[in-house]
Amino acid sequence: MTTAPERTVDLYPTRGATEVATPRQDPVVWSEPGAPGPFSAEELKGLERTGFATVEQLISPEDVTVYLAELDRLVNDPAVRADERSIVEPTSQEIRSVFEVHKISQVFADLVRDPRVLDRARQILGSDVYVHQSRINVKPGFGASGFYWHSDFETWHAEDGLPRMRTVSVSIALTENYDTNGGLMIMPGSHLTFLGCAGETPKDNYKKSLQMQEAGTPSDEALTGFADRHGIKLFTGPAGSATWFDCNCMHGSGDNITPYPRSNVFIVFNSVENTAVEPFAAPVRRPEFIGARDFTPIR
Ligand code: 6CS
Ligand code: FE
Repeated sequence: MTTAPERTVDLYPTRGATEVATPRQDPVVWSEPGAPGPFSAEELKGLERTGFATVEQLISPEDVTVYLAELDRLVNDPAVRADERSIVEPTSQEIRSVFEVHKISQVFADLVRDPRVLDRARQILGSDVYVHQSRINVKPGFGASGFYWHSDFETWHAEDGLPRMRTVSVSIALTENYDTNGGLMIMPGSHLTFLGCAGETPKDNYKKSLQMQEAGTPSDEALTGFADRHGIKLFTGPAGSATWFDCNCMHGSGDNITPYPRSNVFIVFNSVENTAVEPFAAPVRRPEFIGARDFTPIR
């Protein structure tokens, strides 16, 4: 007799008929207090409270030139541009994002294994980790569009099947992130509330959502409540600076109409104790270049 696949309990229902806010049911920092790693106890406390931790110079100016040259090489490679991993800006048709850079570029493959990065991810998630998603967001000047307010976990739960909030992103600036060229904005503390969004996930949603997200975006009322309660912090910093942020932070970024690109590399680490199951609120899985299904720990 074949047994039905074990159905994972859905702690974070979303994309139903109505929008509903519920308290987070997971820790933010999963390692034991005092666990070894590059973050101090103070920094981890700050991450637990606000949902983010900044590192002034995670990579050196010399490193930045290497990564920026690699970004330029990828963006100017016709084969990369033609690849489904590349998402273009809706208006200018310039490259907006390239996904799975840790698989198509040795330079970025090395970055995800760099102890300055990997040891921090392991310290936050308290386990071995694998890359759920990596991408470069180019955000060129003269009109690159931003990313509307959302929780990454809401999408990664609904569409990629991540069961728990045991996932962390690091955004590393490869160009100066000014207060004018479309920097990352986070609502501090918003990660402690899960906002289940209203509205079903359309089939092949990713083909649109990576340019302009609709399914999984909060209502104006919910966003107003979050912003009134938590405020909004804009992250600026020189190339090489980094922002670690919890998967459930309410975040977004504005358009970039300045001449100065805001190019960042994003790596999403997931715990090997939280591997993807079936999507919780989508008809089909997204492609593996967006939501990995290779759970081999990064060593
Ligand atoms: O859907 C996703 O996985 C992507 N979308 C956004 C707006 N942020 C996270 C991720 O890159
Ligand atoms: Fe996001």
